[in-house]
Amino acid sequence: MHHVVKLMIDTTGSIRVDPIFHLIIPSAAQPVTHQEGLLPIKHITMPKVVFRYFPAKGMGEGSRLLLAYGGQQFEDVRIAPENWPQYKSKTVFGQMPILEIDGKQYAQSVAISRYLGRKYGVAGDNEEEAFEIDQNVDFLNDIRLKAASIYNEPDATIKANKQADAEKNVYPDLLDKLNSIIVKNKGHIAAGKLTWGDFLFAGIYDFLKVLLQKPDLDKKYPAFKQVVDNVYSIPKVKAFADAAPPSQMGF
Ligand SMILES: N[C@@H](CCC(=O)N[C@@H](CS)C(=O)NCC(=O)O)C(=O)O
Repeated sequence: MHHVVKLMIDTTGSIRVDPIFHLIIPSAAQPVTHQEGLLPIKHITMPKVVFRYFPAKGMGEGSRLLLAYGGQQFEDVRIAPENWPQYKSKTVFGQMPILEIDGKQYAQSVAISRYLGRKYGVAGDNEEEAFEIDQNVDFLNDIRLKAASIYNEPDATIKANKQADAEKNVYPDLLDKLNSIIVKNKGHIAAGKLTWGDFLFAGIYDFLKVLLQKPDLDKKYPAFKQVVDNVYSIPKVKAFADAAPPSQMGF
């Protein structure tokens, strides 16, 4: 009789529960022990990993890049807007992105990125670093939400006035702060090194420029582009991005 468990062997040789790996143990009677570095494993079955988002980078690209970085094979499903209503009611919050692992849904772009970051060892080395990533990603989201509130203003005159006001009184302070954070962290979002925050930023950067209505953001803040380039130049990430279909939404 086969006993199917979800386990992985970590770098120290310990067995840990992990939804990414399924190990099929030949017999329930055989104990799962770690003997001389060998496990009684006959077959390893891979879980089914699906990532669903619109055919854009938007709020989904960061997680796609993290999956690629983690070497995780996944189905990269890009749902055309006209097909979205059929799927919407099946999602946790009626929104995408949605990561699905063996049928279980994982929602919320930041939570997904943090989860994948922990899985792939880019979530900070201690509580302090983990906090710093969360803090700076939350700040990035404050900027995104402020920009979205102006970008989505339906009245063109009000929108133009709000944009002019933000350009003068809001964006310089927020963007200067973000820039100092990145410069201080040597081209990263937090902790002075590569973390899931960098992937999230790299993925959302084009979308952020659209929302801010600042296509030339890199000119004033070259450090922003440095974060993006650092992530996209990681070989596994580059291979994924080079093979991925172009965004159909321009960001
Ligand atoms: N807080 C959510 C927001 C997700 C979100 O706004 N998703 C948008 C696309 S970027 C969406 O699914 N829109 C379609 C809809 O709401 O029907 C997250 O970060 O994942």
